[in-house]
Amino acid sequence: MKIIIAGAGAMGSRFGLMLHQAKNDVIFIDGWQEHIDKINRDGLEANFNGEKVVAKIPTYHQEKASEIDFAADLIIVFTKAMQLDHMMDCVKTMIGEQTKVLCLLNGLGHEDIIEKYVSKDHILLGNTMWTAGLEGPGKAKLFGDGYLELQSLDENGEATAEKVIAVLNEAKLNAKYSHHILESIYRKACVNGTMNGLCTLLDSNMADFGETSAANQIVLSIVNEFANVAKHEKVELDSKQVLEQVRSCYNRDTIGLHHPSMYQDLIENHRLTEIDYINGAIVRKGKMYNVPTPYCAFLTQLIHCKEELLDAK
Ligand code: NAD
Ligand code: AOT
Repeated sequence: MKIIIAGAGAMGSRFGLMLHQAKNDVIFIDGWQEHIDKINRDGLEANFNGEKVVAKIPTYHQEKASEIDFAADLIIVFTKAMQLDHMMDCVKTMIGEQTKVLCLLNGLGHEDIIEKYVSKDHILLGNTMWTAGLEGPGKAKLFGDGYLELQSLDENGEATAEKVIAVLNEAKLNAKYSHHILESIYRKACVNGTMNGLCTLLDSNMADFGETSAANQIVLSIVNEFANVAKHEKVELDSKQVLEQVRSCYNRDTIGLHHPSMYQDLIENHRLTEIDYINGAIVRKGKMYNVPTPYCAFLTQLIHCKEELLDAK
């Protein structure tokens, strides 16, 4: 399959590399010049579960996307949420009749942005539990296992989506079709809406946060705000199940000792965060549906304060 990874950061590198290893024709489109130059010069280098892997994947600057001759069957967008609109604008001329656009970003409401550029029958919306990191330009750190779920936004789109799922599974990405993708997206947003902002502000890993005396009450209050908003979008979140998913992040033997990606972005690298697309999205939706969201509002404001204090870009 001819595949464009639009946004070749940590996650884009993982998906691009695994799809390239499975003999698909993969190209990267990205906006970070140093990263692009390094990959084109030396290949994408990855620490892939402890093994050094180098892959030659052609990489182009997003501002030159309209000049690329590549009839993609699939575009996987993997920008940060606040970069998605501009990336879609850059790649819109590469979307042909046959092209599907798959979005696996964390956060809520990305379909509204993608639908500005392409109709529902081209869009696959999903959610992933894979993880990835970047150690520097052209250098990815890819550990562990994961899976992903996706759904076509077109009610007759399941059969075509299955073709994409087959390609993802040949690359061992563990994909499956979901008939309730919004529910999965909300569940993952609850994990990010608690762990990411709280660990970032408290300067803690997930396990240490989970052992604080107020952790349960704070997490429950935030999850309830997500659940109350979700109801207005016909999504019934099972709070108990969601709390279990959040608490599984406290496990020191699995991911508990890690800092969430928001911590890495803001505290370690002074980069802007996705807070407006996670807790901030709940605040906006809460206003629309008349649902109070004080915890999400406070968390969003505090993260923005921290972004300003650190002069995040
Ligand atoms: P990322 O920050 O690694 O990459 C996103 C974009 O930012 C890419 O275009 C990349 O080139 C650019 N970028 C990265 N570091 C940069 C730097 N130092 N200077 C300039 N540009 C830089 O993002 P990601 O972690 O791949 O996440 C993509 C999406 O997937 C997000 O919505 C994220 O929440 C979600 N997600 C991430 C993970 C994870 O483990 N990383 C897991 C699940 C979902
Ligand atoms: C995560 N972490 O999504 C991934 O740090 O942004 C993040 C993130 C998979 C399972 C649990 C947490």
